[in-house]
Amino acid sequence: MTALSPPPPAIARAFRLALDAASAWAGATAPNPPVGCAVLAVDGEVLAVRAHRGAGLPHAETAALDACRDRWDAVHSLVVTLEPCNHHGRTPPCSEAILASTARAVWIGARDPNPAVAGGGAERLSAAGLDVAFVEGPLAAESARLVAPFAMRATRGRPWLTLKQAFTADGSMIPPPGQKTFSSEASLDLAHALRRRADAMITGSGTILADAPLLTVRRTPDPRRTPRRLAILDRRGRVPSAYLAAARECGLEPSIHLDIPALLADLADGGALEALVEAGPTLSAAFLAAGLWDEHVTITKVARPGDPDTVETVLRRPVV
Ligand code: AOF
Ligand code: ZN
Repeated sequence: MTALSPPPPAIARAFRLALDAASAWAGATAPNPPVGCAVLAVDGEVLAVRAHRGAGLPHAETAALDACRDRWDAVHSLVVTLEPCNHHGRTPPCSEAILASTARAVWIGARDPNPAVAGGGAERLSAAGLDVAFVEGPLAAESARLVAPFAMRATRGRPWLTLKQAFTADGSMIPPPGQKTFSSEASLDLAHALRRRADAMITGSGTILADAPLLTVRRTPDPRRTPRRLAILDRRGRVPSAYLAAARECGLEPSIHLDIPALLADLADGGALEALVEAGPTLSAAFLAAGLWDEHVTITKVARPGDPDTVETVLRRPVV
């Protein structure tokens, strides 16, 4: 980077803002990935932070630059969680928007796994004389995690699978009689945040017959503009039509499937980037045994009443 650049702590702070902005829209952007961008002045002042809010809407870089129109000459650097695009898709290339600004430097969190984009944006910008750097370490890992569901769908033809399981202190997934859940308020908040960032919910007929869960996002703001899919594995046609009607009433789009591969292919075809498996012990075990999971979140009640649940998140393989 040139001597005249925002200082490294300012870049790290801007990355935090860009990552948080992108995360706030995860679950709303499919089939596009969530992306965040911050624009900085040369002294590190943050001029604007924006996220991509959905397919067909402006990309993060274009939106962030647009928000700087009244400080146009102060624009010096961009921090963006995903490599800027260099192609005409539903929107014009971000590389052109950056080149039309006074920006001199671009820090990038992750390469774009889209073959139509990969490498093109970074190369175009550096060929035009801008300083372009890919960050490393935790910021790169967080950026890669944001785009991992998009990459999973593009390369494997299935959504990223987050498998959530809640256990009682004695290792059971079944709530005590008369209770629908046994998790703490904080764990329920987490469960709804996991739903919010997913494009689809996956469950089994057994779970629906046992306690007809709503599987909607309720405890956190949900910016999604289209119905979230609810894919149900139901080999024997046991799910009552009244449940499906109630799910539709709640803004979900339910579908019935006979096997897991067909279910996953159908979700990916429909544009789903990430799916949350919220199922009972048998179906959860089937996903785990088949290696069909990318992130495993376990919430375990501890024996001492009042103590916080233990939450563990395991990634199946590193994202960078
Ligand atoms: C960016 N910034 O904020 C996003 C990017 O059809 P389009 O024009 O929306 O292009 C979609 C592709 O652009 C998408 O597949 C992905 O490769 C990239 N997404 N790129 O520079 C953004 N959302
Ligand atoms: Zn773009």
